[in-house]
Amino acid sequence: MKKPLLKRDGLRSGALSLAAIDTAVKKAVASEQILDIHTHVYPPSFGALMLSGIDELLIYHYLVAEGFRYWPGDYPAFWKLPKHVQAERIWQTLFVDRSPISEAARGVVTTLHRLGLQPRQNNLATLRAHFASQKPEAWVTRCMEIAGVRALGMTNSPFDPAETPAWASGLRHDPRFIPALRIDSLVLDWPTTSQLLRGRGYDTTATLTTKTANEMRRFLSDCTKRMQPAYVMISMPPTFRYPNRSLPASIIERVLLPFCAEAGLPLALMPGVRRHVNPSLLLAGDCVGLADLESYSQLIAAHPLNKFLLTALARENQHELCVMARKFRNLHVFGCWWFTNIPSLIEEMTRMRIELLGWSVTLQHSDARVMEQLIYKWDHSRAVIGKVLVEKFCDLSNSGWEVTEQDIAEGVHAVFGGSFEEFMKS
Ligand code: RAT
Ligand code: ZN
Repeated sequence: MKKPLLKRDGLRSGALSLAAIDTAVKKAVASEQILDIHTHVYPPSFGALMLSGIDELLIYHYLVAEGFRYWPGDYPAFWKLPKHVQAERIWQTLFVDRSPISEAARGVVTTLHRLGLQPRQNNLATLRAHFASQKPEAWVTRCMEIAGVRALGMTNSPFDPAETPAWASGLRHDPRFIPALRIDSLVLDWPTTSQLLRGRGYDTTATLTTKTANEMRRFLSDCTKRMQPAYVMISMPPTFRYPNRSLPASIIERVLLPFCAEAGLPLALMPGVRRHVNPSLLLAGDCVGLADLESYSQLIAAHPLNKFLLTALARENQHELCVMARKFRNLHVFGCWWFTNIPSLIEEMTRMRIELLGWSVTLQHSDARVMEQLIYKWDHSRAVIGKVLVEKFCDLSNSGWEVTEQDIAEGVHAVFGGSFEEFMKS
């Protein structure tokens, strides 16, 4: 319930001046404890999957791709190097030979700086020693505290053997780390995945018979019992079409959506990734493509009982995606994904989303892979989003709305996780 506004100093009590709006929005954005709905970070109980430290920060695939823009050498030679030597190459190329101006390179600078380290003065040995002296559990808390992240979604693949011990051990998982069931290969490479499931005791075939569909659902249900995921997620190629007789479209329609509806799980779709455009770059070799959002629109319209989370990789898809979300309340738009997670596009997308969707959107997710990356991803995003929200609240004030601190706090909370939580509950 909002408090009544009373007259004071030419403004109603609680109604902020433009200067006060600027201060209040920046403060609210800086202090909001964020629910980061999609990352690739894990707690220490996931063993080697928890990535941390300066070497991991440097060999982030975003930076590997950038390093290769300057190196004359061949790809396999780089991949044969031990991790710490790869990190040294990147450090030398992107941080010593030139200034780290790109978004991902500046991210390392922000991260080190916020951790009290000097990116320019400290050499790699000093930085390594600092990270090595940290205790993992306390370090996770420290990184999350600096980043202002209250909880985060993991990426949990039932096909990744590295995850098996963590789930099998029955450890009580850290509640700040929310499981998310990631099943790209089940939808996009069923012939191979079918064989894998057969090896695990599911009676599946490469074609989508009724029996196979039932077995796929049994598999999904087993994964769900084990992981208790918040949602099911797939990244999608730009070639996806619906309605269509392709195997991916049939699996989504006949297996996944009925399963998700029954289990009460949203389906998160991330259209627009062209995988392995340069396979020699490994994880860094994926590219962007324009998705056919009309197909997603049809898919969502045909399944009103399902909930969909969507983020598109191509800049050119962003406007249509916002308009689509105005049509379907079972669609929640989230994040500036991967190549769109750069200040210029965050700003453009944030403005567009607020103008078209109000507060019913999750403006950002970090997609962090290395624990400390939470710090820069959120620092950089908060700065840009804060700037846009100041502008929007000032516009609102100029239009005659008496903006209060409560308005600001509620809006900021919504776009950094609150609106996602409402959508999940609805
Ligand atoms: O952003 C990334 O690090 C990409 O490599 C992908 O992991 C992407 O976010 C995905 O989830 O597929
Ligand atoms: Zn991701």
